Amino acid sequence: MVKWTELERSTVKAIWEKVDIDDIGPQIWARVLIVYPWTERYFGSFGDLFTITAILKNDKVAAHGKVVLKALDKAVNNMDNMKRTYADLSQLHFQKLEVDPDSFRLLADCITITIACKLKSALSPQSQAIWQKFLYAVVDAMSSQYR
Ligand code: HNI
Repeated sequence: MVKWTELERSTVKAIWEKVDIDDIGPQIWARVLIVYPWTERYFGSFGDLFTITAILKNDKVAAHGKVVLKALDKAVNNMDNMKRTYADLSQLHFQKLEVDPDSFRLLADCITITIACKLKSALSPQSQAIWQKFLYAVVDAMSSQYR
């Protein structure tokens, strides 16, 4: 299990409190699809994802970004229990959605970059290090049911 210091816990919470899910969620998911275009293969039901403009205007992309970020809230509130918290979601992504677990890390990087663009000075090198430790624990938990 990942161990967290009080500074790490308070830093993760402080960053998360500044995140506006409705604003940043859609931007993060659009960034994933634009930067890593092969991830589009999981979203056949989302309609037109053929151009950057289409991705940025796609309501399903925006809605999905919000769903995923809302799920991240569970990790912030269960830092000592992430694997159990994400067991069902991990199972869903492995068995039903067949998502390549490498894409969890790609998503994590898009989350950090989008937050850095938005919050600027709130992400000092020290807080970025803590935030990335947090996200990689999420990636680990989301990968935990893959076998
Ligand atoms: Ni993910 C659905 C959470 C990463 C592809 N995903 C969900 C749902 C949640 C969720 C919550 C809704 C489940 C439900 O309806 O029961 N996804 C998360 C989290 C992460 C993540 C917490 C990582 C931190 N998902 C990814 C990645 C991909 C992905 C990296 C692919 C690139 N997810 C999907 C797909 C669906 C999905 C595909 C189904 C979408 C739909 O609406 O059909």
